[in-house]
Amino acid sequence: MITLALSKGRIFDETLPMLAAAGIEVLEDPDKSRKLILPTNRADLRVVLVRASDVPTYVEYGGADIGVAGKDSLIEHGGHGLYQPLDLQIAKCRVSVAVPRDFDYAHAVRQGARLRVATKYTHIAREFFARKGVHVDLVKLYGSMELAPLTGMADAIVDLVSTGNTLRANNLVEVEHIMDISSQLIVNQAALRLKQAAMRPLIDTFAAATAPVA
Ligand code: PRT
Ligand code: MG
Repeated sequence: MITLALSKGRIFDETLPMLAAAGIEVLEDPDKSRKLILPTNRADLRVVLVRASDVPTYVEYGGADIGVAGKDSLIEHGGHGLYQPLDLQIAKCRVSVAVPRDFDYAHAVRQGARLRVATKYTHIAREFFARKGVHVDLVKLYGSMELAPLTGMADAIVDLVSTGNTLRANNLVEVEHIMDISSQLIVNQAALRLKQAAMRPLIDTFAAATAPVA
């Protein structure tokens, strides 16, 4: 049995077609079922649903053999014990610094001001501002980062952006593009060795679904 860890939402939705291309179907709809373990049409493959930020942990500790995780989650996790064979080019977005429309970020940086930055991505943020030589106090949040500057709790946020609609709706503007994000296939290193015969074809399935169409 191979266990594949996915998170509900965009990662599940964008992984399904890659599995379907190899004739693999998940037999239950996570939006309709409350089950956390979903069978597939392959007797030797099941899907477990976990929080996006927990996918690397499940694969690291063998709760799942293989998983799909955003680079953001992987960087925050650290990536230890994980083999990362493939960039799946799905669930793309970027990590950015955003501030209220009326905050002069460039000026604050030039002045050497100490910035209070709210984020779920403390590793990415710490590394970015350290490289830039900007002093920051990081405030760790688990969601709705956009609210922090609007309530005066922070000067800036570091968050994921795709269309930019969420920032616009909250009067925030992007002032730094930190990095591009997509989802990676991640594999438990021991599972790869012990379950070679079943794991290799599954990894190849993802590789085939990722390969650019000529
Ligand atoms: O929700 P939970 O706390 O469990 O975790 P999560 O929010 O990380 O999970 P989920 O399912 O929302 O996202 C899973 C993965 O999808 C992330 O780890 C990213 O790698 C990737 N991804 C791609 C995104 C986005 N695009 C994205 N736009 N994850 C989140 N967003 C959010 C963003 O945080 C912001 O709140 O969408 C909002 C911005 O979207 P736009 O289109 O308005 O710019
Ligand atoms: Mg989310």
